[in-house]
Amino acid sequence: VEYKFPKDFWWGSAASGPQTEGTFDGDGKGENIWDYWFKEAPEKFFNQVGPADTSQVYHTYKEDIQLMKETGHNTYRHSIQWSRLFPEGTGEVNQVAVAYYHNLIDELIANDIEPFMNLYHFDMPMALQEKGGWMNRETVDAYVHFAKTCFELFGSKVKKWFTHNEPIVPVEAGYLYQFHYPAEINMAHAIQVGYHEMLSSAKAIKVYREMNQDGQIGIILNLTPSYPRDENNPEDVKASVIADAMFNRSFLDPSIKGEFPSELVEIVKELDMMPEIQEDDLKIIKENTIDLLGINYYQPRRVKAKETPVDHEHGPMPDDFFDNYEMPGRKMNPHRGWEIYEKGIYDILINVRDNYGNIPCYISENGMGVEGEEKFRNAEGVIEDDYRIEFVSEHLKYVHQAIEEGANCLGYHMWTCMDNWSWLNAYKNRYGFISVELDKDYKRSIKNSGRWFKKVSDNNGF
Ligand code: BGP
Repeated sequence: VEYKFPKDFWWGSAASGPQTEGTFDGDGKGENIWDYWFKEAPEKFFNQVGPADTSQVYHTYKEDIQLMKETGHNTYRHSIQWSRLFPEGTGEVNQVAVAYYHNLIDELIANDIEPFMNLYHFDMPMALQEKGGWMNRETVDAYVHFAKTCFELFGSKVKKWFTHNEPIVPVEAGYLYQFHYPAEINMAHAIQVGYHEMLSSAKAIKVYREMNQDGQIGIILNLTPSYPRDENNPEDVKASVIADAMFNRSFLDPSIKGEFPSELVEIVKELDMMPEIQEDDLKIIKENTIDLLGINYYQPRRVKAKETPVDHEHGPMPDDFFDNYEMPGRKMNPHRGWEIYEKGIYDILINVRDNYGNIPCYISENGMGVEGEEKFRNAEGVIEDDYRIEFVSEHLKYVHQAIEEGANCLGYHMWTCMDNWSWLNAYKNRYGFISVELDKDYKRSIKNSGRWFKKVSDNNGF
């Protein structure tokens, strides 16, 4: 073994309830924004495949957990679907859902796979969205009630909790760039939504601690390290500092330091778009920071000073402050259109080590979406996804190096366990260690990468 990882390193993968469970209106589940949006506008979804058509883990979790074992998982992240537990977002608890999540958690634990549970993965219950979703302060209260209920029900078994997955995504996708419902373009709304998400996270952490739960609670952030076109050009550097404040530090700073970055606050004030902040809010955010940081890393952000004219059509946008820089020669994943820059994962971990008190963290998502993987299936029926092995191992080398240099990184979760349904892209890009054949009754088979990952996990390195 050349790259040996620390003892008890977490090897596994991440997934979410809405992307894997299926049964969108069965067993008492209520509608969420994805169920609704698909009904309203199916043409937006790749091949018109909607959120009912996931990998159906709801029905097959026992077999799927055996596949997790065969692919070396000692940990696995899932999310509790808010609209499954509370079909109306608040009110009556759906007892069928309670039983389901207990069964899932028990089965994971019985197989020595520690469950990590996330509470919000882009899946606003429609009943709450109709009243404004994250725009409405009442949603914060409903979320805290949902969180508290989850801690009460499952807290004796689940010891790793996360309040949100990628809270910046509902902000940018739902209120700026239109790839999540309600698909608005409205900077003031985006700011209010982000603020309420952050507040909801701190309030859930407060409740968790008040309940004297003995686990850890954190947040999962997608971090996109921002690199200026030219480090010696102050205008480029300034642009990258702003992009970093908007897309990374907007949640990273309050989650760990209890405060929003001053660069961001200044911009928001200049725009005259301060969110509605109530008495005590900032104190709650200050006092209830996280125990554990989940880091999702896919791609860096390359930035240059604004050169193109500001487009005023939709009011202010983040892009008024910088231009994206298409660096010549950068390595791209042609399927997803995202840059692959392995060293970015090292830069993030070192940043957390140096600027965020070296808080315990782990890689909570990292992975490669590929179209048309069926063509790599060999005569034995195994998909030979050696590009994925390379992707994961190249990132792991940098994780290893950061740990050698003192980063407090406790594990690595690939996105994802088995090919799953993904928001507007549905099944376009496949990410799993395990393939799912939609036209063969969701048949599973372990890919080369899954077999490889088992060896890595068994050896605690490679
Ligand atoms: C992250 C999300 C996941 C997953 C992944 C891959 O942002 O947390 O839910 O979807 O990205 O992205 P995509 O499926 O859009 O290619």
